[in-house]
Amino acid sequence: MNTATDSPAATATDTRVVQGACPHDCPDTCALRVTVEGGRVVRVQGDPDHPPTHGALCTKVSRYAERTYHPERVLQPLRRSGPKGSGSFEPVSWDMALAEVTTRLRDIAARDPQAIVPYSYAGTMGLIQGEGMAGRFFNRLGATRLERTICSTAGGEALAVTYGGKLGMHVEDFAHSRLILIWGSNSITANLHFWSFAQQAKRDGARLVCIDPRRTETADKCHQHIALLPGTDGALALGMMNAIIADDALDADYIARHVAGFEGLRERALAWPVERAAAVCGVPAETIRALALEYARTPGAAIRLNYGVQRVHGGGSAVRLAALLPCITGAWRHRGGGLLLSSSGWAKGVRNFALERPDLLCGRQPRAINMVTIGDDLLRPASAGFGPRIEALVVYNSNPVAVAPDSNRVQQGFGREDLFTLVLEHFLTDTALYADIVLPATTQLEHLDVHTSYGHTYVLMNQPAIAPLGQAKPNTEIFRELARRMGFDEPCLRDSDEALAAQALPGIDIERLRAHGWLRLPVPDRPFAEGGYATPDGRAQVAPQGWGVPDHVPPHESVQSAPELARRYPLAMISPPPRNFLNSSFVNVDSLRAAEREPIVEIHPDDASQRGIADGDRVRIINDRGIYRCRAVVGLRARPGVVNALGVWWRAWCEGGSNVNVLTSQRLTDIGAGPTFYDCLVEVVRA
Ligand SMILES: Nc1nc2c(c(=O)[nH]1)N[C@H]1C(S)=C(S)[C@@H](COP(=O)(O)OP(=O)(O)OC[C@H]3O[C@@H](n4cnc5c(=O)[nH]c(N)nc54)[C@H](O)[C@@H]3O)O[C@H]1N2
Ligand SMILES: Nc1nc2c(c(=O)[nH]1)N[C@H]1C(S)=C(S)[C@@H](COP(=O)(O)OP(=O)(O)OC[C@H]3O[C@@H](n4cnc5c(=O)[nH]c(N)nc54)[C@H](O)[C@@H]3O)O[C@H]1N2
Ligand SMILES: [Mo]
Repeated sequence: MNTATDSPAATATDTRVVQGACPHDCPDTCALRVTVEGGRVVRVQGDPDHPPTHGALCTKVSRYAERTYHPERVLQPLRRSGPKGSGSFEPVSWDMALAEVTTRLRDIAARDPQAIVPYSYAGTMGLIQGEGMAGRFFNRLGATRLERTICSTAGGEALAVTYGGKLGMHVEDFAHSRLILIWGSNSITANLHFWSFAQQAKRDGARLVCIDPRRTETADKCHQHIALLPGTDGALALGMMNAIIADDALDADYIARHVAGFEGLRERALAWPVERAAAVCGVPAETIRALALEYARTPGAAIRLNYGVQRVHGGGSAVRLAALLPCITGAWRHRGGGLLLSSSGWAKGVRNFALERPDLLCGRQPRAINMVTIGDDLLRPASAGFGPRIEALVVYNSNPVAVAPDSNRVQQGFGREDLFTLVLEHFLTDTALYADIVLPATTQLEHLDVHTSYGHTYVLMNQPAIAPLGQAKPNTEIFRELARRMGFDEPCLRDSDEALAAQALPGIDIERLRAHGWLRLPVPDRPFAEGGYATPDGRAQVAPQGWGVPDHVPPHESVQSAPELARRYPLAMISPPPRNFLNSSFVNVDSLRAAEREPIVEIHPDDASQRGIADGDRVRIINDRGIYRCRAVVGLRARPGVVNALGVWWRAWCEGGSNVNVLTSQRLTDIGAGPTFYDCLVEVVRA
């Protein structure tokens, strides 16, 4: 926290507390209380009254002022003055920067607007500073549409076909669970406010089971840890179903009334005796059987499924199977029973999904590009199947050079001298270093926004606490200004942020939201206790129309599914987030980077000794896509055969200027065309 303004000079009369919302890509979407003294933010705290936040923030966001007042914030427009990627920039006026952008985009759009590609994700989850005005601008332009798949589409689509939407338990209800399977989630790192409810349940006698290849800090605090191989969750769910059927622990009444297609699922599960599942998952058969029966027989059994399970080839099918477990055991009947992967679908009734105004396309249907394959797509020539070569990229709310897979390809693409790249950013990230023009964007402390959440059932408003620093402008303002200069005169391209806020949440009394800061959505208690899924027939779907019965889909890259490749690269690598970073955000905040120290890979003692690697050795992690250098941590956080390379570090902070994504591949998931970050074979060698 910046303490410079905690001086006696700031008088009590200057002090204000502003109601905010955390903008980050995290299920918790905390309500904030921001203390401003003498025009400067001195504290960012959790709102004690907002039930999920409960007055507590994670270490990252409690440092939000340090990030906002960071000496390296980009606070004026910059123009490239050296080769691409060199990081040489000269400051220019807003007028010059926008004039140059307008000239370049106009010129390209005159040939084909689809040669312009927006690239954005969830740097902010806000509905206004996210795609609010940006979406309108690109729709009006007729630019390529971006498939925003980099995180959750495999699981999201799987949930949607099974339940009819991204619907799940109230996070508060986990306090009443008797058994919680924390499945593919390092909750203490990635979902802290769920963890408080799980702790409450634990104090009341609930058992907590962590299902994760890595022994995480969350696994340390659960009663049991099941360290399966990455990408084998579908097999685990099927083995569990097999045991549940064999032991007649099904809820036949719930199935008869609320599950469509159960016979197909029974047949599938019968092909998966626990011994078969055990061999695929790399865990003892008895562990699977015991887990299954405890799960089926405990009233109030909950699953906190998270996106960690779906970053592999079979991620979508695994989520479909896991989502069916509480339906065949009737877990949904009980308070504290059911499943939560995402709860964002509960906002459907209040949120305007056409905020981005697809009507501005006026019937045009620009091509779509998957953000996961930006590496290949930037290097693709024009062709009949692909359309025009990408000539311009407009990046905001994302850091693709660091976060997208197969990043040597991504870097090569961004390095094209004939590509025009505009980046809206707070910092000179790995991506901004490749920009032709960088425009300074405001942070959450400096702009207005409204938020829904994917981990709780409230909507929130974020009031600006301070004026924009330096010459920074909100994303919305930048796109309004670009629209004006491009000569787009539709009135909706001039809407203010206040107007956008009201349009974003037509189902919400915006004045009440403004006055209160957050409001609870009207979500039913025990939502599926009596069925009522959002599917056409109201039942949970095993095999919805056009889909088969789900089965385990093996990883693209594993010892079992790709033995040839595994001879050269025998270790499976996962790269989940560390506690002090949020994707690639916060890597440049000194106190947080100091806490993470340096890029590391965790490796099991057996795998390390076979390779002559000792704890603390410098190592190279290699495969055909790249080389990542970091330090080995030898210990039991890694299971045999799997290494954990934590975090998406900025290339700028890593030896040799690479990060973990030089190793990951652009191959996609079975459902939802998502990324397969945790489906990646490597070898580790001593440096
Ligand atoms: N501190 C912090 N919090 C975050 C983030 C962050 O970067 N840092 N990121 C945010 C974002 S964008 C998201 S999407 C969520 C992500 O949060 P989660 O959905 O929880 O996903 P991950 O953190 O990717 O993975 C969670 C766990 O899954 C495990 N895992 C990896 N592969 C497998 C597998 O095949 N099967 C199983 N069962 N487990 C596996 C990993 O070891 C990890 O412990 O968290 C958000 N919160
Ligand atoms: N190997 C590996 N790779 C991964 C993952 C993994 O687990 N392993 N996780 C994946 C996941 S789950 C996700 S969601 C993606 C995330 O990828 P991204 O969405 O790209 O997330 P960040 O890396 O946090 O980058 C967000 C950027 O947006 C900027 N930003 C924030 N707010 C604003 C704003 O208001 N305006 C503007 N203009 N910019 C803003 C921040 O400064 C930051 O640089 O990464 C994925 N990549
Ligand atoms: Mo994510």
